[in-house]
Amino acid sequence: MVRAMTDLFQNARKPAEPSYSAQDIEVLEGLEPVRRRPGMYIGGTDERALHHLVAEVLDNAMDEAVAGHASRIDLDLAEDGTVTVRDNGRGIPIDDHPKYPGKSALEVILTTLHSGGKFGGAAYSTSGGLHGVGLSVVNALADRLSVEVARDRQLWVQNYSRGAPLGPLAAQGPVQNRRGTTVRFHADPQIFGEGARFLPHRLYRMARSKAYLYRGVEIRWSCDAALLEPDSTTPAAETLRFPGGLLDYLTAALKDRGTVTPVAFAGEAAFAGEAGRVEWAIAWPDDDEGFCHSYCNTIPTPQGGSHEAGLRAALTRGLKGYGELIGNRRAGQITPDDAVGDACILISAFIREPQFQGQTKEKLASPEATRLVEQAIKDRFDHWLSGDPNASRTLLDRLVEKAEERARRRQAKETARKTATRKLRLPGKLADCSRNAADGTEIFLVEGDSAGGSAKQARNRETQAILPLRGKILNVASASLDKMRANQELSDLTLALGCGIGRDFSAEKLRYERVIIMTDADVDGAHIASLLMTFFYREMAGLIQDGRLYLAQPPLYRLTQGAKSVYARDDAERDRLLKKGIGGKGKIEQSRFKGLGEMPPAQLKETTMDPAKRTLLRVMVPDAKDPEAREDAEHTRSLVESLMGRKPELRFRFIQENAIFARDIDV
Ligand code: 28G
Repeated sequence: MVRAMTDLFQNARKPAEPSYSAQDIEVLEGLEPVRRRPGMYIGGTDERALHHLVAEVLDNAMDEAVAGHASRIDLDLAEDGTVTVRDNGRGIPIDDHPKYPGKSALEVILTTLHSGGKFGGAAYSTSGGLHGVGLSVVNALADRLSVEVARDRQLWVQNYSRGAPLGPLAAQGPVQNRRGTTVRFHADPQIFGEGARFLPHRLYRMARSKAYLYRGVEIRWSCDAALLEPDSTTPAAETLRFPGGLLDYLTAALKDRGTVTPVAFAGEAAFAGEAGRVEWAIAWPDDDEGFCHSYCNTIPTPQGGSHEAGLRAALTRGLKGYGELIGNRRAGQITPDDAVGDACILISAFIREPQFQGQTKEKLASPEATRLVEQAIKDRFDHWLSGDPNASRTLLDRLVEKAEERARRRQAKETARKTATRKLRLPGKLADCSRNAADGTEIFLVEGDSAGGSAKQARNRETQAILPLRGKILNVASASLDKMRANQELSDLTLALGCGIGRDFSAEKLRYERVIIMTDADVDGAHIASLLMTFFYREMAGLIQDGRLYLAQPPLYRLTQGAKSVYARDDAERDRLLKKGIGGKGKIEQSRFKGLGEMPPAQLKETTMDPAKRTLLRVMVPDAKDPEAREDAEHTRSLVESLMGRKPELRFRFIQENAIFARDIDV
């Protein structure tokens, strides 16, 4: 880059000034980052970025106008793509810059990066001390740029190319009745491509919106007629001046659409303590096609930010307050979305050193703007509402209606969403765990609602689900498939587990890591447990093979001696404990749980459900595919058949042969 500059200087008009060119190489190094990474400064090199160059120059002229020093701005687009912007302000200062002796302030402004640039650095300001920001970026990205300053009856000119001066600032002689700055530039095709063209329509709209945003300025737009399509709505020349400001803008934007209130809410208010001001124009259209265009210091903020937040707060609070005032109870539910969502809004804030934020710096971040805007607008809105009670009531009714409609839609959407999830297809009585993944979760199959209730209280909601099974569970060993499917308890169980049955069984779909049968420690409990095990054995054998089925071990007795309590699973364990003693003082109290439902949840948790303290029995069957276990597997199959199947004589024989066991459980 430095070499390229040296070449450039050999072509410069006054190559005989060595000190000048030496300094200039330094300057170019200063702008080199802009040419190297234009995206950092103008958000890309596309059409949008190209037009951003004009916005930067126009913003500087607008700053001079908003500061009260310029009343007129000209914007011209020539056939070769050269853009000229002129203001009648004070003219960029041309005296020596204090920090760079021998160099004009103008040249420093055009060749030095200020505050990091709009898209690169954190902060970016216009107006209030940082006048001229952005001109250097445009200069860096223009293959030709000239600045003219008319100041103190003198005209000064300096030409640049790709950020480098082609010569010193030169006096062009005296001028009469002229003051201000003119910047003329041509976008560098090396940066934007050979085919890059400014679109007249975009520049015209940009100029028009600036004119709306500052009523004190007149913008004269012109464009070479050859650039306009025959049917273009863009004029070749137009003087843009809108004494009505944003209200004119809103009226033009609404064209002939009807609005809810006859008069728009529009105005202008200064912030407390000379911190700036805000202008706004708002109407609620009949057709609900709202928009919100916000600006800060005439710079568009399409992503909103703090000034928009302040406006939303003012409107929402104003409408709710007015509703309260006139006794409209339904107004309480109005949200900011209801208040401003369908409104046509123009808001323009002027603040001293605005902070922009976001990917493309299109959002106002200055936090104080929220409060300032809200305070400035709120009183005026209250006043506007009470000024036309009929109109305000109509507006309020309309917004309340929309709020209710929105709430209904939200509700419907919510229901639709729930229906779409697996949750709603789950049985209603399942108390599911909150964890979605199966890993680390378990489902307790519990007999009856009262046991189910205790279990729900005793569980860990995140990982433990409870399915209370009431009514008779079918004996599946003797039931037909149809009958089994018709059984409510079994179909609930199948739904809850999610893994399907029979040929449809799929182990990966099991919704829990473990399935735990938790029945009372009595004969009925044992019966239900065996019915369930039979069901699993016949319909979800894979689940047992995978070692996922368990039996909980709830206690039958609690023995208390003074402050000490222990639990016993059965008579034998109780007797053993009574004999051995439990280490407390005084008489041992014995209580027998009639069912799990009777056990306080804390005890149920401690003895049976808490993974840290409980014991579970894993239900296992010998694997028929394992040759070593084939005989056992066959035995199991015939055992299940004899116990649970159709032939009562087999069951009878088993009970006879295993009488001890039968008596043991049949207390
Ligand atoms: C035509 C296209 C773009 C501008 C001005 C006027 C002044 C200025 C611009 O000053 C340096 C930094 C803070 C004072 C300010 C002139 C004060 C007195 C200006 C423009 C010096 C920048 N006299 N008009 N910059 N400030 N128009 N139009 O860029 O201390 S830029």
